[in-house]
Amino acid sequence: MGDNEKRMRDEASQEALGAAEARGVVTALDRYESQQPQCRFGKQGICCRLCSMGPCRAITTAKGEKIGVCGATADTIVARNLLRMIAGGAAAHSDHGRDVAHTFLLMARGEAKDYGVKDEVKLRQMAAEYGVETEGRSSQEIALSLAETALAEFGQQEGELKLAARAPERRQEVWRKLKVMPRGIDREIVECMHRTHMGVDMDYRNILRHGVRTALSDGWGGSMIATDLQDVMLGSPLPIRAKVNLGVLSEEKVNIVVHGHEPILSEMIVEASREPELLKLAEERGAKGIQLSGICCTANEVLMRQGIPSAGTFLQQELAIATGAVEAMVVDVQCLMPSLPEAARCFHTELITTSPKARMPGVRHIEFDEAEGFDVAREIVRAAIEKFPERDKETVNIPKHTMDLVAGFTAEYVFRMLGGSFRPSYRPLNNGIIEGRLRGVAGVVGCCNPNMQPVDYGHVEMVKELIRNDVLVVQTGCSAIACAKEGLLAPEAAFQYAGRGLQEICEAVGIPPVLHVGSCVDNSRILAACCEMVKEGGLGEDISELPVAGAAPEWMSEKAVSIGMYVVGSGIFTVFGTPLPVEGSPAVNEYLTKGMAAELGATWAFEKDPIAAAQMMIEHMNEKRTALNLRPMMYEEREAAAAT
Ligand code: SF4
Ligand code: MSK
Repeated sequence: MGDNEKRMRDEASQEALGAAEARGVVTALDRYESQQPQCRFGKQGICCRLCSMGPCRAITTAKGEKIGVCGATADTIVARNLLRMIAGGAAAHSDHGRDVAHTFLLMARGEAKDYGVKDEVKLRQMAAEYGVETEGRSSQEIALSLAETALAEFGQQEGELKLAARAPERRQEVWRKLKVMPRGIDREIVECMHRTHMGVDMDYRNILRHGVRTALSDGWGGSMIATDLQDVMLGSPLPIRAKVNLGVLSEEKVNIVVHGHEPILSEMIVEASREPELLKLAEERGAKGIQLSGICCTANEVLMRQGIPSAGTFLQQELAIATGAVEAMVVDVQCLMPSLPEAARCFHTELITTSPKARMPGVRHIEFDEAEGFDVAREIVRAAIEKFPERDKETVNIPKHTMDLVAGFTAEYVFRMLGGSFRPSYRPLNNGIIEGRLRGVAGVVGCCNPNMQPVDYGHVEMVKELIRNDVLVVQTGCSAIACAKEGLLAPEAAFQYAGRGLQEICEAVGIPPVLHVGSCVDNSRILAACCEMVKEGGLGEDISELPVAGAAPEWMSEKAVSIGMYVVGSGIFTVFGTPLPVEGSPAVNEYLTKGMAAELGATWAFEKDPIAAAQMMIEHMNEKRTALNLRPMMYEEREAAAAT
């Protein structure tokens, strides 16, 4: 295995990397190495190719400035590039939200017969927030009005996004004062593209403030709509036990791996994989059943609602294929490696694209159609089954590693669990913080990146350091999967890794010290939880007063940048592992890491060492605790007293 131990942290991936090498599968880690050294100008964000007078590089040196042909400075170029990243990330999340809202509309019209309203309570709550009349109306009628109102927010030109009203009044005032309250979702994204066209916005602060506005339209708009309508239509998650890592693939069953981000089709694939007729067909083809698993956030979606195991993170997608045991990898949108067809060609694996927005040359395409959701899913499952006889059993190499976890935590149902079923409220969570059992809450989210090796190290070490210091951790995306592989999302982790105060709370309520709250769009659940904490009282009037922090130790995608910006914009201090590509502009860097505090009550920070980053978050929580006049941490105080 040799060097693979230095490349990826978990043993399953180390073994699979070995198997991939043996079968000639080139992975992202190999290609990352072949890209070294990577472009310094790109890394610093100072390369501009917005018009054909360029490409230009703007460099700030001690001797002066090298500026673009048009006269653009490094500050302008760096800020424009960052804004375009935010636009890309916000567009991805929000287009996901739009598609969910569209399916919701078809469902309400009776044109998507396989979907229905599964969470009536949440439907009515959302209807109230959107000002939709519920009195005397059927859930179908309410759903129709809600779908139309939510869809209208994408093209809304003025006013404020409805769900932004969930934020504490103080936060809304901050946004209005700074003129960053999002007006409409598409509008903010389009404006990013306009402002960054050659010769438009040149003031880096003005550019980045629009970045905040656009990102807020993602977090409090597109992503929040996606999460909430998915919950209504597919059911709100509840705590559920499951397994994670490549070992969830089966040697004896047909393996279908769903990958990407959207759960609308994959929920149907779950149902189809349980259909007796298809199970019989699998048996006829020599398999002992159908094993469904997932990669990335489609995995998180079906894990949260159905307990379907996760085969792994973003950087395990090629490794899953390299086991030689995958009959079909079914992809929808986002975080799909363009290398997948090449990897699949080494085996019998059928790669199947399903979205008209995300096709791959030479790859089988079975297009998803909301009106025929279940039938499309059946066709996909059947295609996978038919591949089983082609599996070369001699060369199958599934690493035998899995880990147990509990997933399915949401802002509405599960933090309230802390209050028990008789008095469900956030009071016990707030009290835990006020009394000094819990230091605070951290959201640790985001991707895996070959530029942070061994991969997963950043997530795991950061989270261990946080829970050791009595910080309750909530997670989404690949970060959640990375920590689940380490066993941190199992209730037993509290006894092994958590500080005493956190341990007591976990024990009393029966929760792990690290809570899986879902996929990338479900970071909106973390915002919702922060709002509930403020509403519950005793921890200040605004999110920026809470002892909370955010982090993405191994981020890679534009979506992560949008998430980071809306988390900071919501008042939460946020640490990224590798820096944003802004180091070419000391002014932009300074604004993000210091200047934003005066405007938004929060800043960015960049720290590659996950333990140092966790300490920054802990320090931040301590400062917030002091500002709120909270008690010292209970056990630290007792230990200090005992020592004197
Ligand atoms: Fe160069 Fe200015 Fe054109 Fe950018 S917009 S490529 S800096 S000339
Ligand atoms: S899947 S965006 S690699 S978290 Fe949401 Fe993972 Fe990052 Fe994709």
